[in-house]
Amino acid sequence: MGSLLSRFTSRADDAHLAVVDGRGGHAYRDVVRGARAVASSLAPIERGTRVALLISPGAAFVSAFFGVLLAGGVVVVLSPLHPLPETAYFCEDARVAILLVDEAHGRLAAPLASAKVRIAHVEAAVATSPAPAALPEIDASAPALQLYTSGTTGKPKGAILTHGNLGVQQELVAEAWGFSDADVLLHALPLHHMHGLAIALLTALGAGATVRTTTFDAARIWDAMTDATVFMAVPAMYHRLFAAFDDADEATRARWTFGARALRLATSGSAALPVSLAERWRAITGSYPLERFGMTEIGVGITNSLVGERIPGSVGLPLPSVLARIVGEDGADAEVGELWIRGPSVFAGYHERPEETEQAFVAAADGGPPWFRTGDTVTRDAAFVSRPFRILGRTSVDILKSGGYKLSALEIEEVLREHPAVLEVAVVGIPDEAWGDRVVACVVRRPGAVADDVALRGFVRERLAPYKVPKDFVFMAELPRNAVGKVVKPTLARALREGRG
Ligand code: MCA
Ligand code: AMP
Repeated sequence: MGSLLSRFTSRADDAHLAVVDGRGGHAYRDVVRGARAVASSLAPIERGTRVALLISPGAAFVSAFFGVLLAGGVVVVLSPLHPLPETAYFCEDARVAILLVDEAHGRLAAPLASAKVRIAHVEAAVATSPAPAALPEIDASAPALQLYTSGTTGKPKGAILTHGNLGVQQELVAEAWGFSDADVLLHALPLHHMHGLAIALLTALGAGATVRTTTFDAARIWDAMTDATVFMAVPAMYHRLFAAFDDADEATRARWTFGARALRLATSGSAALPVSLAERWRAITGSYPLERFGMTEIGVGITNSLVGERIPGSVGLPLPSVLARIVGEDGADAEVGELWIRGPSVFAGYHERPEETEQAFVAAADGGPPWFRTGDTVTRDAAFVSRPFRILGRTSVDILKSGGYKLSALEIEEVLREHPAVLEVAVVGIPDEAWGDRVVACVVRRPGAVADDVALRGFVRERLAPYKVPKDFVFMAELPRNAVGKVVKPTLARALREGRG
């Protein structure tokens, strides 16, 4: 099993299109050359140096990503969606030494320059002449990527994926979903998360396919399907696509239907796909979306089959070489319980967080690699011979999924608690058709404090990405607590759902 990097660089003479972005088409040979140029411009860097990317989706991003790996660095992907304090936290936590930016993000990145962080420009790097260099020895266990993911402990933590993880993940997913160089992936997912970065972009590139990058706009996506073979999305995107479809005139709908029917594959992941959305897609295109289960820490773990029956509400079966167990509270195998995963795509641990890494893994009785605890409650559907997995929800009420983004209720609460008007706060998720979880902040104000939802929303927005800002603020006299004084979030969420908040 070769590394993803060697698969990519093996296309140094390939004239096939790797990326189509806002600037046009870019052949593999050009993006590989760009990657070599980026690597030369960064060199020499110490193995494992964290290099952050703040670059729009497109060919420059791809060259930067592989260029950092070629130079022996570890990629940390940042997003312009994050306000400065959050981006500064990621850079500080990861100990980023170099921040590679494109023209569009130069100004945004400027305040992050410091004695510790050097800013470099990807356009200049790509334009340099790459030094003739052999592919470095890549140790499969060496870190390649550090992605930030929200947890149950407040601030996001950096999940470290190795070269081995990325290589095996790419091969498994490409094989399972039948990727080839004849594919054109329509790509509108953000790149600072596993779905957009590895499951979508890297899977396609590792298979020699073409990736068309675009920002998510429902009408534009429908139109672009005509020129694609594969589309990957989160459920919130399907929701938006159908809203646009319903608003469109008959001729437009007919055109969009024609384009969507030409796709060979449409996938959904990152959050539960409501059966109503899946059925809607089937009604328009004739085929059921392929739903799969994934995580930053494992990539895709469980998937419906490309050719077999896709079972509504199920995520299918583990990929080859991925082992899955359902474990009850007593630690024994159970019908319903927490999903544990083991396999070569499971990440190496959280950056500089030994305790959280230890808590995430459980030693295997057979002495093999440890099991990773996903924090998802699952079961297997006995109504089908294959007994596909069903995701029932999260084991923690503090982990929410909004539009496919994992959010930590505790992180949002911590920020709100810094506001002088806030005495107590509890953040909960309410089921919502558009977002999955609709994030609601329940706030008890200090006596005499008058800050309203506009003030609190603005306060959070300055500190966290806009998708983490609660959709609603509910002001309460007190929060429901149990006998030991702990806020009972399920009670709170139920009251809000029933309109008693
Ligand atoms: C945007 N907003 C959101 C979200 N996205 N609020 C809550 N949750 C969200 N996900 C806010 C905006 O800040 C804005 O707020 C308002 O909603 C409308 O924004 P709009 O421009 O219409 O939204 P958008 O920019 O079009 O984004 C919608 C989106 C986006 C395209 C669905 O959320 C998205 O790209 N989601 C994908 C997330 C993802 O890739 N997750 C993968 C994690 P205001 O009006 O106040 O400014 S990886 C993973 O889960 C594993 C590995 C797996 O299995 O895949
Ligand atoms: P993240 O940490 O952003 O990678 O999100 C991973 C989480 O997304 C998983 O632990 C699940 O809770 C959720 N998830 C991913 N795919 C699905 C799916 N198909 N159905 C339900 N939840 C999903």
